[in-house]
Amino acid sequence: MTNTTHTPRVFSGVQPSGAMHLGNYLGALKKFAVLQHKHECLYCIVDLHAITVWQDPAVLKQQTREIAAAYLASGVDPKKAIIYPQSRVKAHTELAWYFNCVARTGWVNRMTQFKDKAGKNAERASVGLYTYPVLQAADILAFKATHVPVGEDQKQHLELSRDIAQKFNNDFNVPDFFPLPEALTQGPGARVMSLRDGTSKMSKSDPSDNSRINLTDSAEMIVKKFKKAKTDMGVMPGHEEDLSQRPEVDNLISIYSALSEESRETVIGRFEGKGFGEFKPALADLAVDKLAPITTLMSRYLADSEEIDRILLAGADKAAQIAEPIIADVRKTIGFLGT
Ligand code: AQP
Repeated sequence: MTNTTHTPRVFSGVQPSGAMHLGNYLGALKKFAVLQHKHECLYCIVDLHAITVWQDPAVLKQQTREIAAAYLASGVDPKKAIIYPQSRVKAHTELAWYFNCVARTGWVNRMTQFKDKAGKNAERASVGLYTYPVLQAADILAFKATHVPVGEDQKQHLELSRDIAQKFNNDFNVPDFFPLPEALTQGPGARVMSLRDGTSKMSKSDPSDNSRINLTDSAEMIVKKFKKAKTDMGVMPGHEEDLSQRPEVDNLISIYSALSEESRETVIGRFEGKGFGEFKPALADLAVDKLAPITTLMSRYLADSEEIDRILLAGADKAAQIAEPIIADVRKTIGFLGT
């Protein structure tokens, strides 16, 4: 981590919008447990983001608990890191409004994730989906977080958070009030692609369940999905350069490398010239090996939903205590009566 004038603080979040998948795990979760040993960390379950698209009220609560269980099963320790649901801490929405007034519409118009998610029907998308990256800036800056472990898909949103922080500091002449948060996206798992299409990212909302490995998939299911994963007529490559036109194979090598924590070069060297009939089962075995303990732990945590709720509500109290003085300073800086 690079030095800033602010004490390092880590913030990240995952939406309770469906089953967690391998991309969420490698892009974000896997880093969470590591970072908690080095820095103060807040890991939020961003339910306010989830409702930017329709969520069935009957399942939202359960999905929130599932994300919490995934955090815990991936090694996040609530004694070390704060885990909580976003909707329980009012600072997120309050600061989001102030930031709505700081951010420029031109900046938000450039966000590619909105274009991807809204598709051709942008006029019918919720206003929340449009201003989602502004809320994300508020999530991070309500805690003056300096570092944000995320997948590469979130890089553009992090840039926007920096722009908003900088403009607030300039507009109100409070240099360094907000840090300019940095995305932590390093590593081969930063951009896990769909198993059906190597050019689009693995995503919870992809209608094809075969496109992703869910953290709740059984070993048999994982083996089946990798067996079905799209590849091509060739064999495993011998060099990085051979992968430029082979996005699906490139993706499977990245997944192997991220799971085994070996370099891509090592993985390519080991499988050079082998057929997919050999590589895919090796990859599936590795994935089962790494994910099965997480899946087992997740169901153990989920069996005691009262304990999960207790951890989340206690986490929300701690998060609110950190954010409240920061928001009080923001109100004063803006010039509201009574501050
Ligand atoms: N395919 C991915 N590869 C690497 N990292 C990924 N992340 C998501 N997909 C990949 C990272 O996971 C964290 C949580 O993401 P999220 O659930 O908050 O939202 P998302 O990025 O919109 O994830 P999905 O799966 O695509 O959800 P839907 O389909 O609901 O929109 C983030 O750090 C993200 O970068």
